[in-house]
Amino acid sequence: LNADHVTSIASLLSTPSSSLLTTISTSDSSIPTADASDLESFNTDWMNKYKGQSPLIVKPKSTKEVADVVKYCYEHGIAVVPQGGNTGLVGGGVPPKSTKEVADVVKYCYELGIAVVPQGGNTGLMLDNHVGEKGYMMPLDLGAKGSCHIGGNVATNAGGLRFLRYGSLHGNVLGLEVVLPDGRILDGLSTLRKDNTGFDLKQLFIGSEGSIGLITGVSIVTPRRPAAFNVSVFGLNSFEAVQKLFPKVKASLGEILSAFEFFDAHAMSLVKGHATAGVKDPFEAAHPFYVLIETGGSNKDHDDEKLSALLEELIEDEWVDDGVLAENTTQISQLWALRESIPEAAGKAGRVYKYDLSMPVEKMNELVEEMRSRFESKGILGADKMFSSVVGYGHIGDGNLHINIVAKEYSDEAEREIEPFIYEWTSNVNGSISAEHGLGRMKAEKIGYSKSDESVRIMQDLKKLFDPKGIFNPHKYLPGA
Ligand code: FAD
Ligand code: 2HG
Ligand code: ZN
Repeated sequence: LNADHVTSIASLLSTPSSSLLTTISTSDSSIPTADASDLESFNTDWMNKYKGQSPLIVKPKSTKEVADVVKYCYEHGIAVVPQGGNTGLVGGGVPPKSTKEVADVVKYCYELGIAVVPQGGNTGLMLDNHVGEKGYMMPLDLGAKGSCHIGGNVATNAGGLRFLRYGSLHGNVLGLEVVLPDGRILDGLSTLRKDNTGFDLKQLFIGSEGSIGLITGVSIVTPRRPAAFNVSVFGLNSFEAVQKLFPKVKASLGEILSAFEFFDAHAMSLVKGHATAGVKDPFEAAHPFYVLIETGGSNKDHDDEKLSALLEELIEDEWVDDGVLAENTTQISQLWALRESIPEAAGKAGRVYKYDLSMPVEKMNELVEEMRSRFESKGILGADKMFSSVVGYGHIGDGNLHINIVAKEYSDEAEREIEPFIYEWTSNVNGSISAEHGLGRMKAEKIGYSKSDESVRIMQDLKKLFDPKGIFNPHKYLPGA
């Protein structure tokens, strides 16, 4: 371990055993509409890849206002594009390219979380801070937590950095309030942990990306916040070493392991070259791969003891080439920043084609390398070429790989160099073409790489059942939508 980076250990919160049930709902007020200068940002996604043409933004502040607006839209055949923090990475939250097919487009940027955030804030970070004061935490944590909304998180079934420990929103969400496309309100803000009465309708809306309803309230399990966090980053010389390390760490740390993330040397270069100030490489030498692990437990001495024994063994028995351990909250944030700032760094380096894939862990780096050698053999990878870099990173502990391909510009020609190759490759290893970001506009027509025709037909039937006029999020999520 590099002693230069060892200082003290963050002490935060408590036992992971009990949970607080948090009910989030909306407040009442008038419906202000945005002025024209607001339109541009609502019509552009986070990557600057998708543009919309919505002429109107509506910001209702209560479920009743949402329902009134949606009912009006339903009666007049007006399309509705729900929008939360607009941090989605598949173009789901921007309106369609053209409004030819529909009379008008209405989008929502509204407030959630009143019950837990009296000021009406509703981003993941604000909710986390709020429940944090009571010793609890939000079960999901994303790099976009400062901007994304809880409604958007549920609508996309976002995964994120704590998934390994706390699992999917399909398990953590206990109830939803949803405004259906015809303006009816589905009032399901239950706080019951167990309820086997009939179909579990809320599950249909988790991950439905605004295609069948607008989520206005969320009831969610918030676990106890651990009393102590530790973060360590390792340098490794091969992807096989990364692969072998995961079961080893899991077996040694057991229930206190809360994240196991990896990134490759290309991602580290991007971060060093383009991320926000303050992000720096803690290692003296470069390594082909890096792994970040986080632990969170109820007893600091117990966690420190467990982790120290493991780190010693990992270095001595050459499981890893080098490692650093954060010893205070500042260092914990600095180490997390190496991993969390990769999307932002890629965005500063150029236009980014993002692929969010599930597949067997042993296949992940094979695909990243195949993409690189494919571009190299065509002479299109390098400074001032069509693509400047291909980086691999992600949530190894969840079998979720992110490939970011940095291009000079978005173009059909560049896209053809990547797709459908990358989807076919993923499908051939029985993977998923969307592990956690969803389908949106980007992959509405690609679902067949991961789902059977019969499954897609049933999904289309469900869409028709909830939204017979097809006014919610047209041209997204499902083929022919
Ligand atoms: P938006 O982008 O506004 O909308 C996303 C989709 O949900 C759209 O289809 C929209 O129509 C729909 N929608 C939004 N609000 C509602 C609502 N209330 N009711 C119904 N439909 C709605 N994602 C992950 O899964 N894991 C990560 O680790 C992760 N990290 C990220 C890091 C960065 C830096 C960025 C920019 C994004 C990241 N994302 C991640 C993607 C994104 O943050 C998530 O998908 C997030 O859940 C989107 O929330 P949002 O409020 O911004 O939704
Ligand atoms: C992450 O894990 C996010 O950092 C974003 O899911 C991934 O930008 C991406 O491709
Ligand atoms: Zn991710």
